[in-house]
Amino acid sequence: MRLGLILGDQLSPTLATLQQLDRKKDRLLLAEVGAEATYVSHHPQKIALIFSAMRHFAQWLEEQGWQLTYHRYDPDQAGETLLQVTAAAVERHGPDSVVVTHCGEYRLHHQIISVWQNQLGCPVEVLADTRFFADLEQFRDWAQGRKQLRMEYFYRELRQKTGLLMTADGKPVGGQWNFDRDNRKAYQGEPAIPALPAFKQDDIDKAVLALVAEHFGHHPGHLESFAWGTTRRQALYALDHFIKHRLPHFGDFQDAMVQDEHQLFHSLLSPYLNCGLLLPREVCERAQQACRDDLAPLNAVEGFIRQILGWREYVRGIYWLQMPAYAKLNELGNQRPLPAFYYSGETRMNCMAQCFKNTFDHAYAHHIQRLMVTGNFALLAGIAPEAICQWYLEVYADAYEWVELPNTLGMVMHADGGYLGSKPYAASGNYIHKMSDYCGHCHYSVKTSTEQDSCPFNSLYWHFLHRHREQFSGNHRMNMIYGGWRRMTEDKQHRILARAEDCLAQLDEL
Ligand code: FAD
Ligand code: DLZ
Ligand code: SF4
Repeated sequence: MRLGLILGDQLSPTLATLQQLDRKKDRLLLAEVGAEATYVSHHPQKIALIFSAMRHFAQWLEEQGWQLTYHRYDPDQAGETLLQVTAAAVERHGPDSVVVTHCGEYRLHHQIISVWQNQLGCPVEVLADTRFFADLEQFRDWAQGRKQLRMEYFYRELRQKTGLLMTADGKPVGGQWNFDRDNRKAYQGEPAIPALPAFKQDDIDKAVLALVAEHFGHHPGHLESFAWGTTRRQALYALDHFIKHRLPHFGDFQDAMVQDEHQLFHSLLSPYLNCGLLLPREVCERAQQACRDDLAPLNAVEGFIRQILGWREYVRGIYWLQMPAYAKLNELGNQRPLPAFYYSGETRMNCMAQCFKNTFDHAYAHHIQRLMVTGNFALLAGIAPEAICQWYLEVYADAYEWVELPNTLGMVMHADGGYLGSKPYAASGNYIHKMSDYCGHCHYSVKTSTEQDSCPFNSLYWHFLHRHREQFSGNHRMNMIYGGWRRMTEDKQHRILARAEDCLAQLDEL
């Protein structure tokens, strides 16, 4: 008899563990444990989503005829680990081996492969995670010998491998790989933003929400507005709803930000994809079908598929190729602590306050809010990568280190020296003003840089470029930007840097 451990982000009917084991002979184990719920202070909505989805998935597995041990969170054993619960199950059932699909985070994977076998006293078999388009070897082969990696080229390779959005003779549908030039519009109020699907909470959801409120209510974020689906059926409904109502405008407004609106035309599918309730292939195939059926334009569908087939696979490849050294990189030498408003949400910078509100209310912010507002600020202000990486891992329902870390440390903080992306996504308030209506509701003026009420992003942007001029002025993609700085009078440069120094000296007051 083998014991299959299924982790909280492995809730997929096609999981390798389930394919490998035999429901007539083998046994499964799912365990809610304090150690996984607290290794960082996850948003309570993330814990509730995972615990409830685990309980529903266990129920489904039993209906399918699996023998199963389900270990519920025990508040009297708040520090309990997966190893301890697995050891108790091994003791009780005496399996010949423990089987687990390759887990998503280096932290746990390393423990499993280094100490579990000894501690459990039986072999531990780790299966490849087959839910991704590319296996880790494919990425390793592709990356080998390249000094700098570029998502676009890996994406094209995967388009060819999967046939997604490809013609029969091997060309990209529509004659182009990428339609980003048609995307990135600001939102002017039309079309109306569709409401998200609402899910009725069952007894399992209610019990989990009460448990999480009692034991994890002090973690950053609000639980009351929990609105995630917790079963595969609900996740599939969320997918249908997105394809029908929001995908057609996904491309146009992918980078837009709007006061008091969090979802716009985004899918909000990442929490389901990352815990296994949805599979990337089925999501991309549904989007492709919508394009074939003329329900969504190619620019929207290509843009959407690129996020999953391109970015999601690319960052996973980088993570497993570079860990554990990657997590320690800090090429810009940033040391500043995270300002308190990243947890309180209280700041006069309206764009930041809006993104924090979405984050705490919904355990969600869309990509541009993460990248160009809260991330951009951390980059400009020189926040220590470790502190900002921990924040992103804590506050989003979709956060797992394999996807969070490359996005934060690489894409946002440029702490890997440009391995993941060729130039930092630094931007002044002007970008935020162009892509949102936030500045019209702000205490600060986005039009100025040097006054007491000037947008902090404006002066911090130049301060960032100035203090890292040695690293970046040789980067041909940044020539124009440095040209703009050089054309300013010395007096103007001086006043901008002085305003930035003021901001940096009192970050918590901004
Ligand atoms: P949509 O905009 O609808 O995009 C569709 C899907 O594409 C997403 O569901 C997601 O699976 C995938 N995707 C989009 N962009 C990326 C990306 N850059 N990397 C990987 N997948 C992507 N995504 C996570 O899933 N988990 C994280 O912990 C996470 N942390 C991030 C931290 C920072 C600092 C930044 C800048 C981005 C992070 N992202 C993360 C990527 C992206 O912001 C989210 O995937 C996206 O906002 C999820 O919302 P959505 O489902 O509505 O996405
Ligand atoms: C994120 C999470 C949480 C909050 N709780 C659990 C849990 O109690 N049991 C479990 O098996 N998994 C949980 N997870 C997901 C794990 O942290 C995740 O499987 C690893 O980080 C590997 O990706
Ligand atoms: Fe943000 Fe600056 Fe605009 Fe205020 S003025 S919303 S701080 S970009």
